Amino acid sequence: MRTMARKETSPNIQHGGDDDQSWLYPKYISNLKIFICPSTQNFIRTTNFIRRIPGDDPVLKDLTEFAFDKKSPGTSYEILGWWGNSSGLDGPDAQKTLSNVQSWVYQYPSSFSFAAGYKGTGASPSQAWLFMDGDDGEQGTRNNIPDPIDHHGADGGGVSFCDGHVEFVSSRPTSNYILRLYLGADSDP
Ligand SMILES: [Ca+2]
Ligand SMILES: [Ca+2]
Ligand SMILES: [Ca+2]
Repeated sequence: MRTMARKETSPNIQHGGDDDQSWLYPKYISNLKIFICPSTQNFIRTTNFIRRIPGDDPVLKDLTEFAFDKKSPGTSYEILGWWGNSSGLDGPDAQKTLSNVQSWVYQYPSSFSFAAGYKGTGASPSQAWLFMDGDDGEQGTRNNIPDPIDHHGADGGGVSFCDGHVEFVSSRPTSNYILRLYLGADSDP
């Protein structure tokens, strides 16, 4: 998935929990199928527009959030455009930029022993996550950790990285996915 044009320095989102992808369409991504994981039945309605801010141009509503489940309207992916995306109040809180993905030093004291040792070491664009399969812990399952209910079951999830490459990150074992997310976002799930 191509996610940032050369002149852009960061995803056009407002905070760590913002999953708005409407700014990508149609300027950077003209094919709406790109926003849909083939393992889902998600879809983008081309007739529903909203203005995110009064006075702004209308955008496709279904691109402004990711889908609630595998059958709902909305994109299939969420954005990890922030360092410390889901660490809560104690974590780092900075938008990822072309510059800081090359110099970021992990700050978050992970509660997982296998990730905690990375605090103080340096991140890289090839480790920093940008898009991932949408996962908000639907029906009491785990947020940002693959579960049977998620797009690819408990096997793992698709991730696009800040250097432009895409990988299926395995959650066999779960610790692998949690560590990769830590290195991708300076955050526990
Ligand atoms: Ca999110
Ligand atoms: Ca999530
Ligand atoms: Ca999950």
